[in-house]
Amino acid sequence: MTFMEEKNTAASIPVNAESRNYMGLEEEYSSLKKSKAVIFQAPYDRTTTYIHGAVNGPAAIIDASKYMERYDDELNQETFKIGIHTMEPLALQELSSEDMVEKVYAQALELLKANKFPVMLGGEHTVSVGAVKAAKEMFPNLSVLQLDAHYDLRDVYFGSKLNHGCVARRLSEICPIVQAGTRSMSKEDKEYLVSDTSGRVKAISVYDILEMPMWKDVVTDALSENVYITIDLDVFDPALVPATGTPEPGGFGWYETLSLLREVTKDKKVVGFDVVELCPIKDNITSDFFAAKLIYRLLGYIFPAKK
Ligand SMILES: [Mn+2]
Repeated sequence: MTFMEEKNTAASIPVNAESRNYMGLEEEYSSLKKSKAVIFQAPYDRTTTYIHGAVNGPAAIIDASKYMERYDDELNQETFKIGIHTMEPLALQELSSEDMVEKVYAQALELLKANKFPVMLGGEHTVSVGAVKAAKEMFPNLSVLQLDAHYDLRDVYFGSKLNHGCVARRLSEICPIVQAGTRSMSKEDKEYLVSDTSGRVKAISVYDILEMPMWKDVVTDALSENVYITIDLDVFDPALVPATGTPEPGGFGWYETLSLLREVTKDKKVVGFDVVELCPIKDNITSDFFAAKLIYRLLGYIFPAKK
């Protein structure tokens, strides 16, 4: 018996390690019909450039999530009672980037039309293009909050417009985007930001943040009424989340990120989110657990228990 199993045996709800559901939730809290939130898995990593393995990200998050406490001690609520359904992973890995985006789009649109709140687990960052396209169709006044170490504003990378290094450029063609936490830039990213007059990309880098005490307000105020949040886990300090394909020194901490997400969810209508680029490290579950808990906390902010 591992430490975590032992710990959870002592808790009120035993760990259901065999379950394929987020948190191992029982039918009562995870049937599609009763669930407000739906987790869908987008395992795909055809275009990653450095460390491969993001295709294993969704399953690692699901596995880690079963060991979380179900009571949220920041929010003093049992968020799982909103119902969290987990779908089978989409079969994406053999597809071209274009076909993958279409499949993700169709899945996200189906959920939004059914009035479900979509939570997508990646996978490399390009999966977000399909989900944002679907969100934009349902919520015209949409903007994207992108938490990321990278600007990802290249028009083409390694011959593809749907490379992970182009994801923000593609998202900005769908709706305005606000980037925060960026700290790794290509010359092409810089040239695009300087020359772009469309106002569709607002970038708030870590260097901006270091000099701007009110940066969370600046980020929030830059967003439109409806917001889709895409979280590339490499936005975090790699000391906290080492398991990403392209770790960058520096980055966000846990509490400041929660405080930003709290502010955004309070002021805006969040219509969906994703957590991408988890590239699991064997025998180190730190990042997997981090991602699982981040998702749970963010769902708690979006669905506060009625007081
Ligand atoms: Mn990134």
